[in-house]
Amino acid sequence: MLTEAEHRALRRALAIAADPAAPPGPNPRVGCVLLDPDGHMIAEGHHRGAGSAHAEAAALEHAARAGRPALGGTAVVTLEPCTHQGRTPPCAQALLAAGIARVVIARPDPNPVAAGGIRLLQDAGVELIDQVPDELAEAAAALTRGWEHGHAHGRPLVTAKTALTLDGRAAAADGSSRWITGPAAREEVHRLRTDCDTVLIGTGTARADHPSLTARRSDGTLLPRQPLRAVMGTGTFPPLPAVPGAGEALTLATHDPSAALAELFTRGRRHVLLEGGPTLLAAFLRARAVDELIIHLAPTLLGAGPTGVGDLRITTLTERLDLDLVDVAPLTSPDGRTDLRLTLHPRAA
Ligand code: AOF
Ligand code: ZN
Repeated sequence: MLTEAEHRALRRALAIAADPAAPPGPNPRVGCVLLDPDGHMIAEGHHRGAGSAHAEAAALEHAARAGRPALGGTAVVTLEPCTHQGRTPPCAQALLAAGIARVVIARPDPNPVAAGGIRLLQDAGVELIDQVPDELAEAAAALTRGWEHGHAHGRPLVTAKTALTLDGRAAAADGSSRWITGPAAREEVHRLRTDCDTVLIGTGTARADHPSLTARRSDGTLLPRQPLRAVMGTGTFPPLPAVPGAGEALTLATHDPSAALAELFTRGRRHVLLEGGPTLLAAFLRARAVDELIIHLAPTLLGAGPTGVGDLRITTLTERLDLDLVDVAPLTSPDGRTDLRLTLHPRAA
């Protein structure tokens, strides 16, 4: 059971771990808060990208600098402390050396190289809490989602997003597609862009839409965390608009989803938002390279025009691609207009 002070400390650790200023990369987002034996906060720290101090090390250093020893205290961490000498020294050992008596961990470490902190701390006689309330465990899982997917699958997590009419169209017969959905749905796209570390489109969409691919607030200003702006394909397209503060632009000269994702993974990217058109979406679905599909369904009909998903090369009903509906939510705009957000996961073959 978490004490009230630990509960608060874990919330704080989760909040600082999500620091938008921490650069994206191959390392997880981690936060740590140190409490004295009475539950008062001593210091906090979070990880700021590959090569920089781990959250625990940062917190211990802040405590030492403030002259507030952690002896007999509690470390509250969003991820299991590491046990390996990597780019930085092991954290479980550092917590032991500092005399930490109790450790609260929201999420186990799936990285075989670094894992083992829970066992090591337990064996050393530290009181260990590795079960936290669901809501906090889920927030910890959300922080490391792309990173964990990378460990399990060796490629970035792919969330594909598309906006459709009730009759499954992504554009009208003349090609016009702005805007099918209302302001609330569009605002959510920007939240998705800032949550992911990469936005990926095809050259066709780059030619047709001239998108800026930035993550913006509804007033047009940039959010603090901007995704890499990647365009894949071999066709020509005008350069993405040069917006001050926007993410780096990258061209991936391939039509192969696996090759594009491999390149992004090598560049330290762990969560891709696929915002391409029907052809690119179909290519990723065919390659089984979509992990999550988000459909913004507008209560409107077009009757003609391109469908939202291109050819999946399915010729008969038994070959269909089934998805599991995991969430349905209304997206209501200030003017009262409501679209539906469907979140789907492709069913394992
Ligand atoms: C982090 N930050 O705050 C914690 C991590 O690349 P290295 O050598 O720094 O090691 C990274 C691994 O350490 C990472 O994959 C994860 O398993 C573990 N914990 N990593 O980058 C942190 N606590
Ligand atoms: Zn560590």
